Amino acid sequence: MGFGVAEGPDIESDWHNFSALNIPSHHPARDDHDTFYLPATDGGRPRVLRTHTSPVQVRTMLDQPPPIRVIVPGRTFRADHDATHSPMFHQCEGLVIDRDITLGHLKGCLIDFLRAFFGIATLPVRFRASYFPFTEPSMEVDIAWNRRTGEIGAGSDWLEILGSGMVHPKVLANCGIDPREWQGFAFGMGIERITMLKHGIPDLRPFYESDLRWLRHYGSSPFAPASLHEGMGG
Ligand code: 2U9
Repeated sequence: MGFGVAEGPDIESDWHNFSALNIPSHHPARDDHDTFYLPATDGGRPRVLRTHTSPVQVRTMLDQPPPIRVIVPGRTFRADHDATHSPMFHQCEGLVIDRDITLGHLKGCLIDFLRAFFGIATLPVRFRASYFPFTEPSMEVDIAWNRRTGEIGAGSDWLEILGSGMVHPKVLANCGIDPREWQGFAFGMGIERITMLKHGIPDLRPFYESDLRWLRHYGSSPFAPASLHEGMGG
């Protein structure tokens, strides 16, 4: 689809991680992120372990003029630890900015991605209105599954798979882009979560234990041929 890949630092300023994304100081949305604050400050403002990869899109918009098409994979950190939450996990986000980008482009892009990723050409996808501070309107994206068997693509239940929306005009302005001239969409997903759903992996912890038997069972071989939806092997 023509996306470039962007990366950024794990340690971020409070401004790049929150304020630029329309999450002001002392806003309750910050509490949702279970942030790890670091003692070192950035001119009096705290530094944090990034709670999402979104600050990389902020840096991309500040660094280069639109049009922009980037995909942002990377480590993220939240103070949360149980069978389905790790204090370090990975997200993959995306950002598209151009003059005439619409919600229709967002829907087409994510429907194509989900059908390729799960390898199901007719996978039912549902867009449900939601709220994020950095997008307006915002949508959560669900795929069809059977809650009882765990089968994806069949059944009458819906499974939340990612979040998305049109980039909030305030976020564009914060990042030096004129919202009267440019607009675009963004999306985000948890990499371990969508991997667990695709392969039916019940527990998050083995992702970080380096057990060769587990890696060989679910992992990929660098010698395997690459495919559109499974990368190397799979
Ligand atoms: C900029 C503008 C908008 C990225 C987005 C989501 C919705 C989202 C979660 C999915 C599961 C994170 O891992 S998770 O908990 N993400 O729902 N992320 S829109 O929006 C952006 C990002 C950067 C500058």
